[in-house]
Amino acid sequence: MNTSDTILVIGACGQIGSELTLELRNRYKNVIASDLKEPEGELKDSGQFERLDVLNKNQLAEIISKNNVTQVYHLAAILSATGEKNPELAWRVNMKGLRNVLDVCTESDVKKLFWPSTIAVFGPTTPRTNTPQWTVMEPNTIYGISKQAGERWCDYYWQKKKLDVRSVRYPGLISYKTPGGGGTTDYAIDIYFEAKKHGKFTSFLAENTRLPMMYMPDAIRATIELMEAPIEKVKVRSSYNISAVSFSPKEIAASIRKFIPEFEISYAPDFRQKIAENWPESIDDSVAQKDWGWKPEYDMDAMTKDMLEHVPGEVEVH
Ligand code: NAD
Ligand code: AKB
Repeated sequence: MNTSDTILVIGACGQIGSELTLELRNRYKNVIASDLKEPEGELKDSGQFERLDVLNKNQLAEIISKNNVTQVYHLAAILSATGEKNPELAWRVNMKGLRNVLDVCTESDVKKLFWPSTIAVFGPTTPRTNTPQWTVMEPNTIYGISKQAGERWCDYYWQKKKLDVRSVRYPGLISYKTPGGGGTTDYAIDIYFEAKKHGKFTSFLAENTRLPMMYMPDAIRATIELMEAPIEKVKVRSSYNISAVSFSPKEIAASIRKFIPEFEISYAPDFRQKIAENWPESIDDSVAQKDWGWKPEYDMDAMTKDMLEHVPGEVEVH
């Protein structure tokens, strides 16, 4: 790790960026946050911010060149549920945004790029349990299609232009610091807030719909561990499967009841149910484990305990 690297985080005000940027600032001297929207709180107070629309290639190139940026974390995207409501926007931000970043990185002094993919790259023809690193991929959301194409672009830039691109396929991420950004897995964030505030929750996914999930501290650690791994250990240049826990709304409710015994859940599946049904239930991350030593730390109850300690609300937690 070279702490004198200058890092640019694009999409720094989102669910992941708001935590990843702070962790990077603990480790590196120069970490620039950038986003369409203004930062708040600690993110705002802890370092440089540049307002950036990643669709504006000239603006991106100028920020990278004037600050001598050497590493980029490109997080800006439109997530699955929002993407289904506005496919045009999702395709433009997810695809053109990534192409701009890849091009500007190769035309400048950027040495390393992190870009996240997702379990949404898999689709209805993919094996749903223990989904392998390499398997059938026929995503049927615009988000999944854009991310699968993005994986191919990343691999292409590594092969043809030797850009050191690194990527993981995040599962649904659970956190309490910044709200979810419009994903199908966001119910698993909202459930904790509602449990603590009202002691009950209505899930937009059906009770037995199981999806792969991960607690944010594990996701941040995975990201930084992959980015700091020696280059020869990073053998997959599309994106690595990573995994932590898998659960359904019914199972997460049971975990919450260990701490709030009176917690009640009901179900009102909406358009996101169809999206979830076409994603894996669980992920095989043995390639990430073997290549760069990936290992999750949080199981479901450890995550539940920590979430309930941190989310606001009057309901008593035992
Ligand atoms: P988010 O929606 O919370 O944050 C995205 C940020 O990007 C927002 O702050 C938004 O303002 C910004 N943004 C949007 N359009 C922009 C543009 N044109 N220019 C600059 N900034 C723009 O998303 P997130 O959950 O933090 O996800 C970050 C990345 O991780 C995305 O690529 C997403 O696909 C991926 N991912 C997230 C999850 C998850 O569960 N959170 C799971 C899998 C993959
Ligand atoms: C979403 O639900 O869209 C994201 C993801 C799994 O990529 N959380």
